[in-house]
Amino acid sequence: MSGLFITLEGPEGAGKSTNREYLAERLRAQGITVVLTREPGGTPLAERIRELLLAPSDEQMAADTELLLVFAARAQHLAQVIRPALASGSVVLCDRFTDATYAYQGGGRGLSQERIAQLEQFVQADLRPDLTLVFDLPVEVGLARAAERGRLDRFEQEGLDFFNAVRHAYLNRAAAQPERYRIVDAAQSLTAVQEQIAQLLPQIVELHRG
Ligand code: Z5A
Repeated sequence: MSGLFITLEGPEGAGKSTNREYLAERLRAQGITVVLTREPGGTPLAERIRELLLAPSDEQMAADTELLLVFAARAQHLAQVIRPALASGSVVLCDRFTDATYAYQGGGRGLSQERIAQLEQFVQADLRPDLTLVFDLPVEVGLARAAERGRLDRFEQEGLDFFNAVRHAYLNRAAAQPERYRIVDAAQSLTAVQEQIAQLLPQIVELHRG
């Protein structure tokens, strides 16, 4: 039996973590085994790389360093968590994955898509998400939600231009491959967002059944 790999993406404060829990509960209620995880992170070593990536620092991190750290964490996460979970037939719900690299390191930092694609192929071989939910909302709304949590991480200290580029990179990828992506209007109330997710459930269950 092979599992199903679902990723949740979107700009800051879009509600990915909140709705990942909701989707997991709904799938478990149908008897499906769900593995919840996130990037960067998902294993002890990858979580240590996450700390390096998110901690504000006086030393500016070069964009290439950021890119390589993201993929180093991903290689560990794939080996320890994602591939074994998929092999055992679970649904893997992952908060961010390589679309975030195209959006943040590509759109935000301006690194070339080709370079990202080379690393994607090297680290993942042919593994790609089966389905990607893009939680889309105006950048200002997401940043206001994120700011309510207090201290900003290294990414959250970027300006509006950076986050608008991130948002547009996500929307461009979704438009180019509509069969893999579903856009969720994340600016709505939490109840309305969860209704959108509930409407996707039959498709997800069907995909998992194969
Ligand atoms: N990054 C990268 O650069 N390259 C990569 O390849 C990868 C990642 C994988 C960490 O990710 C950083 O890593 C990220 C990109 C970079 N940049 N940053 N920062 P992260 O996913 O851990 O960080 P995040 O995007 O900042 O997560 P977040 O701000 O926690 O967003 P979220 O998970 O989408 O939102 P949430 O925690 O579910 O909700 C945020 C708040 O809004 C919370 O108080 C909720 O109660 C509230 N909320 C949620 N939904 C609603 C609605 N509908 N209405 C009102 N309030 C709501």
